Amino acid sequence: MNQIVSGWAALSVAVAGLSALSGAAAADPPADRPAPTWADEFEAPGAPDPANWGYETGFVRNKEAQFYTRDRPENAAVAGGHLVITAAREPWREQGKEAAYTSASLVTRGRQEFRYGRLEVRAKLPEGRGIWPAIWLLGTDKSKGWPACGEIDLMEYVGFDPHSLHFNIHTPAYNHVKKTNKGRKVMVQDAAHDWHIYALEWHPDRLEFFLDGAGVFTFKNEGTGPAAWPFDKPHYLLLNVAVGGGWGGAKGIDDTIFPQRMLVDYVRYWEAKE
Ligand SMILES: [Ca+2]
Repeated sequence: MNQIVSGWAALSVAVAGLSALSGAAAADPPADRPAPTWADEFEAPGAPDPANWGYETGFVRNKEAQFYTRDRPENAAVAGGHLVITAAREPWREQGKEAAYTSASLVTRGRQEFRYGRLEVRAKLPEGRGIWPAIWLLGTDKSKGWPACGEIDLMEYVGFDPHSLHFNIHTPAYNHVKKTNKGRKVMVQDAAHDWHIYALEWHPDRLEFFLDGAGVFTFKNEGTGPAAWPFDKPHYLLLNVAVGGGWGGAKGIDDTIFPQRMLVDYVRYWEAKE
């Protein structure tokens, strides 16, 4: 399916139409669907599986306000069949640094790489002004820095703009610093209230983004080389909930919203040898 959806009304119809199917199908893929190449269903309560997930720690990027902690259930745990990433308002002091918020950023770096195929994440987002959850990929080769490594934003959400979901890519030719980034903002009334399925179909000649089965954005390989298309290299997955920062904090942080949680039901990946 690769339907073009434009505007709130069209998407609401598309999503409503699919939700009747996805309620049961989300957790149970059709029998004729092959088993994923790699998946984490988050079924075992406790710490996230260290075979699948590592952590970014400290202040990492974008002048965000949260301190990312490691191996701390208050910020990252598996419970009720979900990965739960919690952003909390609490004083934190570590590595000689101080923060007013803690959260977690889980990464598959060094554990699982992605290149070509289908990646699917079912998640329920946190909400409120100042929150900035993301489901995204970065190229594993950081030797030339960002954005040469490539960035694929399967989902970004900023709490001050509560009815929008953002799908973007960043490359040396197309990135937000140069204001040339390519992407799509989709209006969804229930963006943070309901479960949604975010999927990426990754081919050598295009990236296709899907929201609850509806195509929302396609980025094509222009064939001009790595400045426009660094997406022939492996990437790793990041799941994080940021607080504040250049975008998430553009309208300040509402301290009454905490704690806020992103729930991830599963991550499934069907690798394609293309
Ligand atoms: Ca699950």
